[in-house]
Amino acid sequence: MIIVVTGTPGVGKTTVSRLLSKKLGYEYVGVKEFARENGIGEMVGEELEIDVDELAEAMLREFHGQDVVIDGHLSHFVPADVVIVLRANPKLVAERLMERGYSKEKLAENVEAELVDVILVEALEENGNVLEVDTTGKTPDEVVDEIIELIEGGIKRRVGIVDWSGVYDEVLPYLRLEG
Ligand code: DAT
Repeated sequence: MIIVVTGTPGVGKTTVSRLLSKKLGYEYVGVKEFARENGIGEMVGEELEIDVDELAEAMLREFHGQDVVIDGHLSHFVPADVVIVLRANPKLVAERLMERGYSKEKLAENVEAELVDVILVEALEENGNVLEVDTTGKTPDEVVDEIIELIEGGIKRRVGIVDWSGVYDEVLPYLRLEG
């Protein structure tokens, strides 16, 4: 089974994906590393820009019929059996990305994306089997157990479980408000 774990940078994809792959006995694959190793994408400034169609094709060729957990904020473009969209309070996302030294612009872009469900909407456009999981206030272990329970329970779709409108005021300082 191909499980992809997507979400805004900072929500906990890598932590959860590694643990999930370990608990299930699946292979762990990071999108960025895979792209780099397979010559997919090109450097634009300091960032690797990945063509999602090329990524999807290459990943499917490599992993079709295998048991893998694919980690990355573009992973929902890969045809998968299950798409996990991790969510986290945008304030947590802001704190984590600040710690990572993100620029003000990148921080604002990602906090805003989490606030208004950008990845969830993209994932739903690509795949019907979307399971949304809130990581806020949970340990990675708890998140992974929740994911396994959903998958083993045969749940195909669970979305609309978070609403960040209540924290808008708190994250306002991180957002770009000019033009
Ligand atoms: P991403 O891959 O989405 O950028 P990460 O896994 O690299 O995220 O970083 C997430 C950080 O948050 C990491 O320091 C672990 C921490 N964390 C705390 N609670 C968590 C949880 N329930 N799930 C995932 N990560 C959590």
